[in-house]
Amino acid sequence: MLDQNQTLLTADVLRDDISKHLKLSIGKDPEHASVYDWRMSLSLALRDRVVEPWFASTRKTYEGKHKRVYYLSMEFLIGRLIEDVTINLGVEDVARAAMADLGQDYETVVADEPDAALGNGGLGRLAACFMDSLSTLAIPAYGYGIRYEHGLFEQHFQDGQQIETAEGWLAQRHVWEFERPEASYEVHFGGYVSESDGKAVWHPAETVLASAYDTPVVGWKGQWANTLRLWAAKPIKLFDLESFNRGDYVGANAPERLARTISRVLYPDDTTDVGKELRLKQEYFFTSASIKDLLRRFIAEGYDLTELDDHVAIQLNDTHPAIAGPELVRILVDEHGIDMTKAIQMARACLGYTNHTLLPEALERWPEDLFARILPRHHRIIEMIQDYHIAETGSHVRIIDHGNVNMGELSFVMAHSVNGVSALHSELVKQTVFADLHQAYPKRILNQTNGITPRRWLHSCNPALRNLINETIGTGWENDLEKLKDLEAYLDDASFQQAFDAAKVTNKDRMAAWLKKRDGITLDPSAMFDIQIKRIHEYKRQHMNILETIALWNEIRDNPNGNWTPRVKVFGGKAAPGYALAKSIIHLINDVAATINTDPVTRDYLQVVYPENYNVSMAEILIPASDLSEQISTAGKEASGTGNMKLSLNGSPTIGTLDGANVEILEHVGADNFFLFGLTAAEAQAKRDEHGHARRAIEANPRLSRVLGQIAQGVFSGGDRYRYSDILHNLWEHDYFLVSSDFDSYFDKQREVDGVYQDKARWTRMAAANTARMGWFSSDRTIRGYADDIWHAKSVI
Ligand code: 26Q
Repeated sequence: MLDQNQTLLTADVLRDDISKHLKLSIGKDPEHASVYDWRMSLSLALRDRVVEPWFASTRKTYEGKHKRVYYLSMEFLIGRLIEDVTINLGVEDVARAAMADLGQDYETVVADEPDAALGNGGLGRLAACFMDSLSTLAIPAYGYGIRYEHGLFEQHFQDGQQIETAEGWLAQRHVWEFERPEASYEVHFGGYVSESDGKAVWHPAETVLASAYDTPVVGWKGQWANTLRLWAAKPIKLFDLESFNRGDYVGANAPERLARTISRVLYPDDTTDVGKELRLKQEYFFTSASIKDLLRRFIAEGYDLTELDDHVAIQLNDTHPAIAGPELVRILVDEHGIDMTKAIQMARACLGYTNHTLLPEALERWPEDLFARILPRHHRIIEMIQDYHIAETGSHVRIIDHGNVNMGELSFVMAHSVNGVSALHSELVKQTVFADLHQAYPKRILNQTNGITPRRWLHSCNPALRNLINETIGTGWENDLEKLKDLEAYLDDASFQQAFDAAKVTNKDRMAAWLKKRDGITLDPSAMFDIQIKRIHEYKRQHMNILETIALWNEIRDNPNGNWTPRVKVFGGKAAPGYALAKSIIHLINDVAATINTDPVTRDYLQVVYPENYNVSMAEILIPASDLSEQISTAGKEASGTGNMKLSLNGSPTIGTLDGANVEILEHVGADNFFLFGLTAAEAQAKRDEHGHARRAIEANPRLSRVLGQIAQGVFSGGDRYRYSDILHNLWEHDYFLVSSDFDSYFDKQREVDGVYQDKARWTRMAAANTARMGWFSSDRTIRGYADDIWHAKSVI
């Protein structure tokens, strides 16, 4: 990259910067520096290079009076940052050389960085990819979220069962952020509302301070940098001296305790854990601070509030920040004297809402009494929003209904635009969850199919494939991913195929070495790596995958001399701590692994591995090494998926259902390069309505009956017949997610996969066709869609 003085950053310059930081910022002598000290010094030296483009971007936005996008999200699953920065600044080789000069191994130092795991899964990772694309596209933007002290829990296995321990990324110094004590806002809770001269006055009972921490997010080639602003909760007074002087030592700490709990820990559930007071406080805490912050910036620039939507676009990442609507209305009405109706219209003109789920249990609803107790003024405002909506449309849909405040309905009514995250999902949003509201506001629902950043999810995580692409079609695809289409011309080229295959082998070797070192597990890199990585959920059907594994194990044992295709089945993912059935599925996978991995008859053909604590950094190793991508959710249940995109882009064809973005992946890569199976969303719904479908599907299926029988006999649980009664009972009696109905179709498709995999040239062509045709799934394309259709925001360069 070019320096401040437009000079190229060389390894010598960076090396001297690192040495300077080691000495002056970290206070260490190179003789005694640890990997941690080197990592801090490298990070600081890199951070120095981000600050200038960051200032320049802020200046440009201000001077050009550009519209800003505010992306409000409870989660930002960003992972490690060193590589992100070196890749975007184009100084990866320089950094490696500088570290080598200092006698340090770059990879070791990079790997020492803890993941910033401030998210559960897809939704949080999407927010991180969006931040990367917003900067790459030079769209002025802020990400707003919570600076959790503890990110997503760490997962361990004890006797095959998930154990959770607290994650502590902030225990070490986090050098990427800048503390902004001057940017802090009071956030209030509880109390009551009084009325005087027709004006409502909120008298809160509790107050905490939201204090900002900024991380610059630099885009491709360092051309632009936006800000990720995370809020930490602090007490308004550190210590209650009065209580202390009275001898009440515990009471003296009370203000501190309340405040610190709010930003203490990320809720580890990726469906709703409804009704938790602290969760509501977290949501209001970060949303209120964000709205206050963006209004302060807007007013400081001298604009009039009537032009708010010309300068401000606010996007709600699911309903978690849904209180943004009422909060904005509250400030406009109570603090700026704007008329309620006008305020609702003004807020709506700024707000967009993205829906990420159709699962009824994942739609946020708050008990009205709890809501009114924590946010009494907002409760009243929501009633007025509801009145406004009913008067406006004549709709019978209520926001407050049956004693619940429905955050989905609130978000829908308060946003000028509502979007789903894949074509199928957006259609289902219209037909199911928001069918009535769609009638009332027929133009409001749009689609913006998700995407992934090619910088992290190809360039950075897959150097072998990146280099091959560069040698074959040149660079430039990193911020124009459709350029991968140029690979099309090489798909039948034998030497390209060979090189593509070699890159895959390199990545499989890398993963095998990583697993060996980490867990002492040996993998056979010549076997097919069949990978399912995602949160554990019944609808994602990891249990269908493990049942199919058992069925395959049976068939190999029945016919040990058959022409079997060696496979390693890899699982990765965490279960919500309170989700008992998901935890049983984990236990079953580990039990099955323990049984079949030691079977001498099948050992050469089948292995199951489940490395614990799947996270972003693990994904960066597994995804490039994958041969087969498992995207097997019950049709109609996965909103989009984004792992499906990462795997396909990295040359791993999909075995999957017509669900979420799989539908669009299939359209792009072509049916010949995708292993499709299973019921469609419409067929699945019809099947569910058939009385007794579960039992009938099992009884008609000897292969599956045998597998379920083995589990029931304790074959995988040391004779314990009851260990998996929850899973078995569920499959026999309910099977809402239609594992049994899709089982044969899945099993048969897996055998087709086996056959194709034995034809090396054909398989490699398929894998490469996936890479060549996935360009559309760049999050740059997604962000352009939001910018054009929803935010009406422009790229500044
Ligand atoms: C809500 C209330 C209380 C506690 C937790 C939550 C909560 C937290 C996280 C609810 C949902 C989530 C996360 C949902 C999520 O990750 N959804 C995924 O979003 C991806 C990005 O759009 C999609 O690709 C996936 O299909 C979708 O499952």
